[in-house]
Amino acid sequence: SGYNVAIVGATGAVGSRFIQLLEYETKLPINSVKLLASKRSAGKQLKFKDQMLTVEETTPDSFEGVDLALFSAGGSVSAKFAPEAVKHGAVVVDNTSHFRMDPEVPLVVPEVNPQALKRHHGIIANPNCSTIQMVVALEPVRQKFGLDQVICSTYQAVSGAGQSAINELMTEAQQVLNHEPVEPKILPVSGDEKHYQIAFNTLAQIDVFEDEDYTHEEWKMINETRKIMEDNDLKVTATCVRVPIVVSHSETVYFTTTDRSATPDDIRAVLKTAPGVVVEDDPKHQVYPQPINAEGKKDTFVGRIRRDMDNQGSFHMYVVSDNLLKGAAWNSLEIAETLHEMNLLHVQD
Ligand code: A2P
Ligand code: 11C
Repeated sequence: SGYNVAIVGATGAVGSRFIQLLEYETKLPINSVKLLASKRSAGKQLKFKDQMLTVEETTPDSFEGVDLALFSAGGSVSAKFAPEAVKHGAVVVDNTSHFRMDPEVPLVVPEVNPQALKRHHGIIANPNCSTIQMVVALEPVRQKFGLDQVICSTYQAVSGAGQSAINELMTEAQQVLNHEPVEPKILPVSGDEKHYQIAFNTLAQIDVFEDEDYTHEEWKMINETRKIMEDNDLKVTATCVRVPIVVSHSETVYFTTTDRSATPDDIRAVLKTAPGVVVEDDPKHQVYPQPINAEGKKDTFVGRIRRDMDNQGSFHMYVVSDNLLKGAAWNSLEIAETLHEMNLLHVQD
């Protein structure tokens, strides 16, 4: 007994984390695991526990007998194959942005809005990585003191843009050290007109530019946060920046609570008992979160909690998490585990 699980995008940066987590780090009862990708990778062998599994090309028939399909192969692949998977009776947890703002599709961070899972029709969307870690840190504060406004600045790892962006950073870094010319081809956005060096640089563009000169990544943080928190009036904005780091996104988060009497110690106390949060905040001993320490961990690390010196009830904090785990594969698997616990891991009408 147990679930038959398919990973769509198994050869990618998030796909590799799905494989790791499904091997030994999930409470979900698993019967079988199927690795799916594009035609390019069909036939490739990947290790799962003590066996080698063969990667298969994704086709509509791939989902025959699958109970749970974990998608992380880009929006167009989800658009095409997620409905096919549901037709075959699978529940889809989708890591892409394709279905996120569909009112019929729950957008879920299990620590924040598990109740939204009750309304699923087969597809559940996993939010954007930078949104997830921000709401994990903000929701406990919101529950206790209310939330009026959020202003976030991000420092995002290249792995958010996939394995090819990781390779680009590594190649460029080596080229710079060798005093060779760099030839950026992917970042900031593979589909955009211009490409810039990321090694030893920062790029204030994640995804394409849209309305009001905000990038798509910035709009995602705004719209997804409102949907997850079920508060369309929440004042929330972001500036998203790519930094030359492989794994873990960092964020400075400025927020204003409704209850203006809260102190930094109150915020710290709330976060210390919050699910999925680890407080690393001891300035006297130079303790604060760091991306290299967060890599490989499932938690969201919070530090530098302090009051704003001008606005009573406003605070600053620093939030760091592994973008491929809590930001993607781990949050998706937690969604599946929560569905299982709620007896909802099956397609409903
Ligand atoms: P492939 O290795 O065959 O290209 P990343 O996010 O690291 O860039 O990874 C993207 C993932 O999505 C890879 O596993 C890639 O497989 C997969 N993928 C890309 N295009 C398709 C497609 N048309 N059908 C299925 N999987 C795809
Ligand atoms: C990045 N946050 O770091 C993006 C990647 O909507 O799932 C995640 C894209 C998404 O580039």
